[in-house]
Amino acid sequence: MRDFNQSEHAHRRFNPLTGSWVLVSPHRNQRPWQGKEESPSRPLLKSYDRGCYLCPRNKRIGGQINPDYSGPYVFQNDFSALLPETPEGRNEDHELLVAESETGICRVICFSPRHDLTLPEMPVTDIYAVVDLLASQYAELGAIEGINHVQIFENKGEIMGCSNPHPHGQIWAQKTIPDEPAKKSVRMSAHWEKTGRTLLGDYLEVELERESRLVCANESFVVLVPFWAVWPFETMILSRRHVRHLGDMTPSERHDLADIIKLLTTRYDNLFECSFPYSAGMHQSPTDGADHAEWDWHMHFYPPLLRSAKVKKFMVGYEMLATPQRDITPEASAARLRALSETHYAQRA
Ligand code: H2U
Repeated sequence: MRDFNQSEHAHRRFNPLTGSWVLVSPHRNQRPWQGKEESPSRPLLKSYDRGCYLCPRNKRIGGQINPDYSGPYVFQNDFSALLPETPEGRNEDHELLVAESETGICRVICFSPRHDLTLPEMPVTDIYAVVDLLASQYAELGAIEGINHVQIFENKGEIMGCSNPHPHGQIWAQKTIPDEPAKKSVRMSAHWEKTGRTLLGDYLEVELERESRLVCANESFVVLVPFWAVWPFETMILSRRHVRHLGDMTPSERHDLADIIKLLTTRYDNLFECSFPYSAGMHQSPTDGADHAEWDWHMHFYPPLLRSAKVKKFMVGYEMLATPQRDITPEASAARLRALSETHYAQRA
């Protein structure tokens, strides 16, 4: 029997942030593909689209008119999944049938008035304006009585269910702490109590030492493919300094965050020379009034593409019924992302 080698042999990896496992099968990399191919996504867009409900001066579906905005712009989601006025209540007519009312506020953020510019194509100063606005949104929404969690995210690309190519993200603020951050809170608190240090601070230290999963970095942030990544080219942005949320970052750190977002998303677009789809989002400390020294701000990117602009990974079968599984190792993905240019392919020509 040969020795176990994690770049060759099937194994499972533990995610200390959520307590879940991922199955890694590197030997399956040569699997032939005769399944569905997505169409490559780089739509040719105009800088202003008369029919777009997110462009400046245009009418939204509900009839409201967008102002002639010139930087990032936030508005109340016209089809909010959470509403502030929902009556309080809990139905538990059987212990297996529990329903609780939930309240919150949903907003949409247009990253720029330009219909045709995604984050990697925007200048860093304009991304900085987005980061600043997100910081003030987190502070404003988090300060509202009864808002204990603020989720910032972006769905990019049709295959991620994004409804409009105009670059935009969403903010959902609510009373309860949703499942993913709630799992992390438990594990971060346990690590803090045991060691007096933060879980992600300790994790970043190990990854900086090992180097094999690092993608790129600047003075304040590091991008890496997590040891326990599920999606083929999943990454995380971690802060070198302990910050619990965007409000803890200095102006220069927010500038560095804008810079690292541009560097990472440019590499993503360069990987298959397409407008790279993903769901991305920040996890920050809950806004429930506690100090949350155990929390580290961090940002996830979950892109669905696997081996080309046309082949997507499906989370089906075993993933739905058992546990997530991947073929390419996180180390191999990191090496591919690391080797890419930081100049956007559309600008190279
Ligand atoms: P996605 O493309 O990520 O689905 O986000 C678009 C959001 O914009 C979606 O939540 C909202 C939708 O409810 N929206 C408005 O608030 N007003 C509109 O006129 C169209 C879409």
